[in-house]
Order: sequence, then structure tokens, then C-alpha cells
Amino acid sequence: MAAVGTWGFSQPAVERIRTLITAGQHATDAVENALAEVEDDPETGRHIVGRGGFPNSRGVLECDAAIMEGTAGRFGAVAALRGVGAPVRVARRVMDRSPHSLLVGEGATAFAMEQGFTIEPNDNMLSIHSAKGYQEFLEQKTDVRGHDTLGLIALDCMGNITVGVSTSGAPFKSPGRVGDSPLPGSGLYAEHKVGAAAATGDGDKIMLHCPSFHAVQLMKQGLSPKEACHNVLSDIIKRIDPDRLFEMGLIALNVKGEVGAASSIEFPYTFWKQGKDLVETSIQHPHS
Ligand code: SD4
Repeated sequence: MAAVGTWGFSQPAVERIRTLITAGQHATDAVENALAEVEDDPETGRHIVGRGGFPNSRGVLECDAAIMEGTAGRFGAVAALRGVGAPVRVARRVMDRSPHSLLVGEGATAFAMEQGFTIEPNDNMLSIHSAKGYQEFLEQKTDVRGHDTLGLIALDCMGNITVGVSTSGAPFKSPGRVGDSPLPGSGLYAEHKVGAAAATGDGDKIMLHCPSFHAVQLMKQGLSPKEACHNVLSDIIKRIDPDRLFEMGLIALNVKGEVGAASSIEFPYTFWKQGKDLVETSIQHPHS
């Protein structure tokens, strides 16, 4: 059993996964539940995940979330979803109860309604902090930037590996903008008997490189999660103009419970492995 999460603020969510999988919960349920708790609390998630996230340029919160289960190779995602406090729960329904993989915008909202989710007015979706941030954006008094997708990977006691991600995307983005997070292979990827990976950072750039798919394929070829993440990042660096290197953090976990990360920025991530008492935080320094 093991779990890993992007950024320091994933610590309580990784702790939650540890409790759930130790009690025998399936990795998919544990990832969904841990992500949803952060999403639905407006004060957690650094204002970039679920309820309480920064809205788009018109003041409306639009969220992206996805879940991928390695065991059965299943995937579900929503993008630019409005009015739902815990978008990953809708992504899970897309995976479990629809013939589709990704639903966006109005169609995602309609599906959520059909599935019994309450669609809340936008005012309920913003926190005091995110509403204030939006006001400052309108008054051109803010330089809020953020690349803080919450990505979580869990390996349960049966060897199931599942990855989930959630974000409200780039603060004050264009309506309808979708980042890397809900795109399989870019924001997340999982493969049975191999491992899983998740990305965070500048999704408009990340999505061109499919880093999560790449990392999992390298683990399949025998690389450790750390080697895989580093190879993905160096491969990107080789292919782009150095001045155009973008913000990206990548985490990976294999089915042996080994963890790795690589980043182009200072990137804390948190992890736990069976046999350890505590969820630990590690800081990945750029290119190190
Ligand atoms: C995205 N990678 O939507 C996500 C979250 C983020 O700026 O980093 N936002 O691009």
C-alpha cells in the first residue's frame, strides 16, 4: 500500500488515503473520497481546487477533474464543470455510469443533474478569498498565478492503482479553457501492474507533452518512478527552447510502492508507504 500527492497541501488527503486503504477501501474509492473532501471545502485546496477556487474571467467557477483506474483501464473526467462542489464525484460517475470518458461544460452539468447532483448557484461556489481575488483581477490589482492541481495516486492492499486529479484551472482563465488535468496521458495516467503518474503546472503547455503517459510507459520498461519522471522532464527540456520552459511538476508511483518526482520548479509532494508511521513531505528541486 502507498499513496502520493502533489504539493504540500496534499498532506491531509494522502493521510486520508492512508486511513481508507489501510481499512481495506479500494484505491478508486479512496482517491475519490480524499479528493472530494478537499474539493468541497472552500478553505482548502489553495483556492485552485473545487469549491472556493478562483473563477474564470467572467467570475464563474469552472472545474476540471478526472479519475483513472489502472486495474480495469477505466477513465472518467469532467471539464469546465459549473455548480458542483466536488467535481471528482461527477468524473467517477462518468467512468462508472456513462459510455463516455470526458464530458464538458453544459453537457457535464446536465449529466451531473441526471445523476442526482445538486447544481448550486455560482455565488455558493466562490469563497470570500476567491471572490475578493476576482474583484482585484477586475480592478487589475492582482497578479494571482497558480499551478496547483491536486493529484493523488493510491495503491491499495489488493494491488489496485488509481490516480485522480482536480483543479479550477488557471485563475481568471477564458471561459471554456481546459488544462491538462482532465486529459488522459497528460494530467494523469494509470496502468495495471505498472504504476501511475500525475502532472501539475501550466496545463496549456503540459498537455502537448503527455507526461503522465510517458512516465508510466518508462516505468513499464523498467525505470523507477524517479528515473521515469526525470527522463520525461529532460526529454521535454531537450525538445523546447530553454527560454520557453514552463512550470511543471510530475509525480509517479509504481506497484512496488516506490515514489518519484521531477519538476521545473520548486515542487513539494507528499507520500506514504506501508510500514511508515507518517505521511512525509519531500521537496523536489528543479531538474535535481
Ligand atoms: C491547469 N494544470 O489547468 C492545471 C492547473 C493549473 O494553472 O496548474 N492551473 O493547467
